[in-house]
Amino acid sequence: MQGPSAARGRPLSFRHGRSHLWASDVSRLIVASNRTATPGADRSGGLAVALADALTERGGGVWFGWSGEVLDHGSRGVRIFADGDIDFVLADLTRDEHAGYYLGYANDTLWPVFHYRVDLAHFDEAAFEVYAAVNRRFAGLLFQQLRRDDIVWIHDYHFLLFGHELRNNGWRGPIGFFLHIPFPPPEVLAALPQHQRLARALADCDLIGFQTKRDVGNFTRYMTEEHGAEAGEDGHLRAFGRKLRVEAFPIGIDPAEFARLADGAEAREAAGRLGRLIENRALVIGVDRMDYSKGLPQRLEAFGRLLDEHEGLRGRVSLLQIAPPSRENVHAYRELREELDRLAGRVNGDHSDLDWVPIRYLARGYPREQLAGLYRLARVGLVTPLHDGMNLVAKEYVAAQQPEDPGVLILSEFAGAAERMEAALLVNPHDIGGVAGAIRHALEMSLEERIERWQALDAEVRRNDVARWRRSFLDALDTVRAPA
Ligand code: GDG
Repeated sequence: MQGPSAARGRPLSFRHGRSHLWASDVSRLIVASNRTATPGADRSGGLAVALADALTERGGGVWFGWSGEVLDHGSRGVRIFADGDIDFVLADLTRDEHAGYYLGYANDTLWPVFHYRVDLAHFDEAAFEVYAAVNRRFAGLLFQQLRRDDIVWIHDYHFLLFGHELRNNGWRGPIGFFLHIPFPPPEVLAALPQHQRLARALADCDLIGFQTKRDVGNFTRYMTEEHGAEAGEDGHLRAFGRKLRVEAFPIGIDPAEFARLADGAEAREAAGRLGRLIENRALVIGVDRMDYSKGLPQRLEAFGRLLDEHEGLRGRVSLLQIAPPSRENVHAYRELREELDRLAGRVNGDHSDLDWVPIRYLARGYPREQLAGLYRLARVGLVTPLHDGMNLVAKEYVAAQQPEDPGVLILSEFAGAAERMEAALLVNPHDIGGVAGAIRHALEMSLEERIERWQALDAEVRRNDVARWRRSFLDALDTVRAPA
């Protein structure tokens, strides 16, 4: 989950400290995620809207998370912003906590291991202790806000110990946990020195949601093989003396909203600006946070290979790669940036002409409205992560297409999205020749086949949209019983 954008909009009421402990018996939803939406800001699309809607649909609730502030000498309380029927409860991090919990254990250990990149992970016991301490401190802060009948929904790899720490505070109500990133096979997870502590802590949740059946399978195998858990037929696991429900809830987008954006003035303006430059050449688009899980070097290489091997395509196709940098403090991201600069330079140096540049590689972000227009302009959506929990870009690309003349989605078989989007051209992102071949296939595909594939993809994107994701998770959470 990504952080919020700058705050705009209406004034908020604001208060410090504790509030309404056990004050009412109204059941509220409590969301805990590392970052929250920005209180008071106009929320545009994505997960921020989905979770805010979930809170509102249940008559309001609390959204707890890190404020985004890093303090040299922290005040250790929370700030509460009431925004309509949502109370945002925000806590700061100290500089040491930010280094150990966020940059360290979450992003430099868990993120690579859960994306099958043990080689990139740093195993630092001190960072784990800070991660554990932040989960403990944050859970203590949230616990002070809880009422007896609340239900708690915890998000993602930053908060693997959060549910356990709520239990340590005495919380007996339902806890759901959703993992946005992949859950790796037991052989990979076992490399993590603290995997047993993390597993034991997760077992304190009542419902654990994953993006795909593959993740559910990996988790179930891990719990049974490593911890002697028993898997029931009904999707339940008995582990560490508790009964957990484990299930796949594939996350989605709001396809109608994205289609609307693609029709809007800002989208058309962006598409028009780029369209004038590329004229009648085909456009291939990639949009990814600059992250080593997204397979960006392999993608640029594949596009280079396509041009190396097919002279006839030179001057006829361009790749637009939008890659806003993320988490630049971490060493691996700096290296990735340098590698991408070098690869794009190589392909452009070899193949550019006076009136044509093969790769437009833009290391910056663009507004969603403009992205929607660029997706629609592109004949091919190239989504080739090496591993991805789901990948929402694949779904956005589909939602932005015109039904009578849709583009072709090329999708990594290692994106969670591939489990239900088989009508895409599925590729192995490590197979450079295979990806180059898929781009060529996409460029040559008949209108009839494009429409047929797109209709199947669009139906899936609509069926498993973001509203269904949150409702099905919360319905499942409503059915799990709190521990005695
Ligand atoms: C994690 C998991 C899972 C990208 N560039 C710009 C921009 N974006 C937006 C996209 C999309 C979002 O960021 C990226 O979502 P993804 O799902 O593709 O990937 P992660 O950020 O890694 O998300 C992932 C997700 O959580 C949800 O559970 O699917 O697997 O890794 O919406 O459009 N948005 C704007 N400008 C950009 O330049 N405005």
